[in-house]
Amino acid sequence: MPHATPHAAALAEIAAIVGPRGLLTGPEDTAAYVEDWRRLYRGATLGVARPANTADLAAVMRVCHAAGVAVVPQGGNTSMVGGATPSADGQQLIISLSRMQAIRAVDPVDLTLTLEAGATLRAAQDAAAAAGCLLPLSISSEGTAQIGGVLATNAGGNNTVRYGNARDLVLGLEVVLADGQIWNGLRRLRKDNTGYCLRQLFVGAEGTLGIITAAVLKLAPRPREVAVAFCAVASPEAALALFARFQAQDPAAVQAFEYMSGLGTDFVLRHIPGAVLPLAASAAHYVLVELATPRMNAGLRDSLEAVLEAALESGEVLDAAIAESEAQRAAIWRLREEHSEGQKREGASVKNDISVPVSRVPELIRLATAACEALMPGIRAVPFGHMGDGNIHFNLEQPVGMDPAAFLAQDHAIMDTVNAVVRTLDGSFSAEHGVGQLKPYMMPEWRGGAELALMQAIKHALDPAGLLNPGKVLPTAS
Ligand code: 2HG
Ligand code: ZN
Repeated sequence: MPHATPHAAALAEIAAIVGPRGLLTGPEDTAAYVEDWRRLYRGATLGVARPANTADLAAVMRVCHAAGVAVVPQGGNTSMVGGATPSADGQQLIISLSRMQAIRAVDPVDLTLTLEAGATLRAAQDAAAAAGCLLPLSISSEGTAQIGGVLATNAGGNNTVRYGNARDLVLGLEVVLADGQIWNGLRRLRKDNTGYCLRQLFVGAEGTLGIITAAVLKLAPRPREVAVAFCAVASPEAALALFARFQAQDPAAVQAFEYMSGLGTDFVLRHIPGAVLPLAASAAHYVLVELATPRMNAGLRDSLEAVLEAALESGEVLDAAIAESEAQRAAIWRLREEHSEGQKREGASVKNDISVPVSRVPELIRLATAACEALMPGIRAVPFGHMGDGNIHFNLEQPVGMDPAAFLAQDHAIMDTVNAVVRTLDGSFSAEHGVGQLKPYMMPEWRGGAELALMQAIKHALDPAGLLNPGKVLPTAS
């Protein structure tokens, strides 16, 4: 039967490949896929293809390649930069990996986990834990974020200070390419110098070079002791001094070192039911520190107390609570992990996911706060995040009472103001959330010249027709 448009014909072929459960086209069925978590972007789509396995996805991509249909790979849809939201013209197909979620193998001797892209990060962590191991990657959205997206965006999160980013945990990948070829690089080798390291091309490429369908991740030995404290600190400088104390004592034990502003913590306490401050008085700056070790009888709790005592004496730490149970540990972590949600409920915010050398984090907080307050009186700086690796979420909350849309209309001015400070501190405009569709305009200034030309050459080599996640990461050629 003839079809009205070439895309209608392609959709019919795709429907035949993925079956009735595998293609959503009704507006009600696709609604959750066309909008991002922050509700900054609302796109439209030809449909959502949900292949059941890699071979089906490869067949879908062959159809898209032949028909010139652009695709937007989507995992848990937790992007902070619109990286998984389609364009508004309704001509792009969303590829959801959510049916491909098998944990294929856990090997506690090799310390590897082999799994499919649609498994959530939490399911992956649980699988590792069930085998007596640790998957040392933890992010606030881990219950929803899927491994494919976590790798495609090179997620960082809370444990980067100890274990690096997602990139550092990838031993092997399986990827479907733009033309529907499958690259099976699911190797589990610790050493393998056999030409270019292709897997690292796809990690952090945000789905613009290929679609990750499965991975082999490195695991770590399970921690035998964990100790967590929530501290009020005198200043960002005091927080850095405290970090230096922990590093000096036992750098291998610091698994997370997170900074929170008093204001951001107040938003959590105000808007998140059940959130409680574990200290007698509130403060302007807080730190969450987590120590962990696989060693037996390491005495972590004693070391934690010793460092905190010294820091209390010196005036860096004003007060501290040490978790006495798993429930208390979870409650302390909740204060940190609900920061995004607390800010969302408080009103509109502009996010700056930035990094600087760790030693310059206090300067960053002071200079960027002053610059934003000069730009917009009443703006509320809410810096928080992964101080131990230099990645601060320098978010700005709208002035009280301001129209949210009017505030968001200033997003470029605000981001540019923060980035001007980041540049003076030798930092990056995107530490762990990626570039998505929010930040490609920043690429020429920050990554121009040979670097951007190389990226464009790689994109052209792998996706000459520009079908993979168009409009993301790289600025569109003018
Ligand atoms: C986190 O660290 C996430 O909690 C989200 O990266 C940060 O909301 C944000 O800006
Ligand atoms: Zn973060």
